[in-house]
Amino acid sequence: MPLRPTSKKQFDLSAYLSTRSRAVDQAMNRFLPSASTRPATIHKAMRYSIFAGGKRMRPALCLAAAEACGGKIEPALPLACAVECIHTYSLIHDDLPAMDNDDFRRGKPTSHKVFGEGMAILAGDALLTQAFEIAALSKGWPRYNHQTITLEIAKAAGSLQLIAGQVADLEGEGKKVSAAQLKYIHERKTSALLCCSARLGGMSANCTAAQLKALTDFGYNVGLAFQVIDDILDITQTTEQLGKTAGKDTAAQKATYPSIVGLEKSRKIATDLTNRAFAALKIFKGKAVALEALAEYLLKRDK
Ligand code: GRG
Repeated sequence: MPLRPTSKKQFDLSAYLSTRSRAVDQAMNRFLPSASTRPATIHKAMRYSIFAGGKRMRPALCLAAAEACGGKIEPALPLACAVECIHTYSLIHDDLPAMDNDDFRRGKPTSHKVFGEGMAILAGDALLTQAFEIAALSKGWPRYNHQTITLEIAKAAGSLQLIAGQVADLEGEGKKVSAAQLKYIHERKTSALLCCSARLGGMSANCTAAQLKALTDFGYNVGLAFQVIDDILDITQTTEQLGKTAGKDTAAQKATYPSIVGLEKSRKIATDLTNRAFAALKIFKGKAVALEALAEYLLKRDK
């Protein structure tokens, strides 16, 4: 079992997530061109996936990190929306016939099923670009100017991180993948953007170098735990529960923690990673209560 953070008991995560998700949705609605803006099809497609009902975990981490550093959510909102745009683009492209070829995402037909493959590719491209436009609208902070913020997002989304993870994932299909190679994939495909979300939240609160280091350690470990749990859920949950096709990893002969070390060991790995994430938060002296609750939720989630 994970170490129970002292401040956890009084914290209502469900209320926290619903207010923060509402704020993110309202901001996103302002940032994205309206569905009737010409060319309407692309804006409908962008909005379809953004408002399809994702868990909003990356924005929540961004906002909670800002709050842990003594900041407010408003300055963090553009950055929270930017990471969600990048995340959503990666899901749209990941679902394409040329990639995972998935029909369902977030409990709904995937973008290419509704809008066609060409439009889905463009919706992903447009969301990736939109992320940088939104981030450029943030005000910049004394310790973190626009260049730093832009680099942070570009590096997490680029060919050394998110894309690198996807490349290694594609190239590993049907092959024997070692635990070290799997960790390489998870670090890049999943952990990089979750870590970037937490770091951006800290930056929006003009955090200190020590706080940024703590958020980096926290995000890295939570990100790895997130993907181990995702691999477990792929084999233990149904398509209805997940809102996306279950059992895809096995069908695609993808290496996962359960396939390499088994279910029980995978659960232990996820718990250990979450404990490391909790330990990273000590520097916040009880002010990172939302981050603690999020890390625990991500470990115990069932979808
Ligand atoms: C550039 C052609 C091209 C493709 C890029 C980078 C990429 C495609 C795909 C990698 C993205 C990916 C599928 C990462 C796995 C991370 C993961 C477990 C995502 C699911 O996240 P949740 O559960 O999703 O937070 P919701 O729907 O709740 O937001």
